[in-house]
Amino acid sequence: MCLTVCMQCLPVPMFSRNDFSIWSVLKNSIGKELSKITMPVVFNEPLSFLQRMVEYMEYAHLIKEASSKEDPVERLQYICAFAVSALASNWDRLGKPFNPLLGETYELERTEYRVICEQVSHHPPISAFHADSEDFIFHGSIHPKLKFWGKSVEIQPKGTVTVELPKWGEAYTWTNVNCCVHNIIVGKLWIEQYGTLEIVNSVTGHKAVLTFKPAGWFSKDLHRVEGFIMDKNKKKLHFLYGKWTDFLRVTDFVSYEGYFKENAHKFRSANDSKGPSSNSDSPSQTPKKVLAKLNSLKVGPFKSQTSISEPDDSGPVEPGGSDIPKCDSTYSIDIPNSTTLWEATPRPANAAEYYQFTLFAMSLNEMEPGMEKKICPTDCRLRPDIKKLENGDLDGAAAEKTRLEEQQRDARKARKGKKGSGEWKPRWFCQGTNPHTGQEDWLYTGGYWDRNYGPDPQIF
Ligand code: CLR
Repeated sequence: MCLTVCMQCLPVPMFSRNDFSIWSVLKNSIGKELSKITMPVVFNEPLSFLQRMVEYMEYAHLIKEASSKEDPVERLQYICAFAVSALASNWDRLGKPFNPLLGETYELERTEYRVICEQVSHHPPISAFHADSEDFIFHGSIHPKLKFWGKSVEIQPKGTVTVELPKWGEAYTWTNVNCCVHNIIVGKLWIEQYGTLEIVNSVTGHKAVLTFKPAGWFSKDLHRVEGFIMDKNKKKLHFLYGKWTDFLRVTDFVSYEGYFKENAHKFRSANDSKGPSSNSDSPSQTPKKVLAKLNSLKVGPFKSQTSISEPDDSGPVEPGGSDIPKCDSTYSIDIPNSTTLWEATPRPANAAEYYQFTLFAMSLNEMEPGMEKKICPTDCRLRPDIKKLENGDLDGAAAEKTRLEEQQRDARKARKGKKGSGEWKPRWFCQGTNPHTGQEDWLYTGGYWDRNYGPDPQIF
C-alpha cells in the first residue's frame, strides 16, 4: 500500500469482482444508453469517462514527432501510430469509468501539452476535449453508443477527432473503431477493437486505411492492425502492421509485396473485419449452452434479480469462436526494411491489483499541492464518489454516486421548470461545424486557462 500519492500505484488495491455477476445488473440495462446504465460501484474504476478519454494522449509525443517530419507521408505514418497508440490503454481494462455529470470538466497539464474536457451533454452522453501544445492541436468529441448483442456489448465511439499541425497547415481527421466487450453473461470479460480506421490529410489528400482485425478462430488475429498509406490517387505507398496493444511498424510497399508473396498464409484471415468475433450472438439466438452455464452461475448479492427464461429459438453454438480470448497471436510478421513507429510502455507489475491501469492512468487523479485551489470547481478530481472508490470505501462511493446523480436529476428538473433560459449551456465548448470535415462538432470556445472560474456551477 502506498502512503503517499505516487505514480506507481493507487492508495489501495481494487476489490475483487469475483463474487459479482455483471449480467445480473446488465440484463436490466438492455437497450439503454451508457449514461443510463447504473451498475454497483464495484464494477467501476476510479476515473471519470473524461479521464478515460484523456488516455488517448498517453503517446502524444508521436504527434510532435509527426510535425517534425518534412515528408507528408512520414507525418501521416506518425499520425497513424498516434491513432493506434491512443487505444492501447484499453487492453484488459474492464472497469466502467464513472459517467461524467453534466458540466463536469477535467484538465491535464503536462510539459508537452495541456488538455481540457467537458461533459457537454448528458442524454445522449457527449464528452468534448481540446488539447493544445507548441506543435499541435488535438480535439474532438465522443458519444459512446451501446448495442447489446446478448453475450457481448458493442460500443461505437461516435464522433470525430482532429489533429491539426499548424506548421504545415494540415488537419487529420478520423473516427475511432468500435469496441466489443465479450462474455458479459458468463466467462472472462475481454475487449476487442475492430473495424476500419481511415485517416485523411485534408491538404495533400494522403490517406491511411487501417484495419483492426477481429480475433478470429483460434485468436489468430487477436489485437492485430494492418493497413496502407496511399497517395491522393490511391496508389499504395507503405504497409503498416502491428497490434493495438503493443506496437506499430511500417515498411515500403515493395518490401511488403515481396514478403507477402512468400508468406501469404500469415495474412489470410478467416474472418473479415466488419464485425466483432462473435456477431452471431443476437439476443434471440442465445445458445443453449450459455443458458445451461448460466443456471449454474454463482451470483452474488443480486441473485434475486436473476431470472432467465429459455428462448424459443436457440441458435448455433459457435465453433471455438470468441468466448475465450485464448492467447495472443504468437506468429510474428517481420518484414524487411521495417521501422518501428510506436511501442507500448509495459504496464506496471502491480497493474492487476489496480484496475489494469497504465502508469499514465494511475497519474490522472493526482493532485499536486495547491492544485485544489487552482483547478475549476467542476474538475472530476474533486468528485467525492471517485475519490472514495480510489480510497477503497465502496459504501461511501456508492452513497456519493447516488447523491450526485439525484442532485443532477433535480437540477435538470429545475431547469425545465424555468421558462426561456432553462436549457443547459456548456461552458467551454459550443456546437459548430468542424471546418476540416464540414460536420457538426463540439468546438472549444477558449478561456479555460485564464482560470477565472468563480464558484458556479456547483455540481458535486
Ligand atoms: C474504447 C475506445 C474508444 C472510446 C471508448 C468509449 C467507451 C468505452 C470504451 C472506449 C472502452 C470500454 C468501456 C467503454 C465504456 C464502457 C466500457 C470503458 C474507451 C467498460 C469496459 C464497461 C463495460 C461494462 C459494460 C459491459 C456495460 O475510442
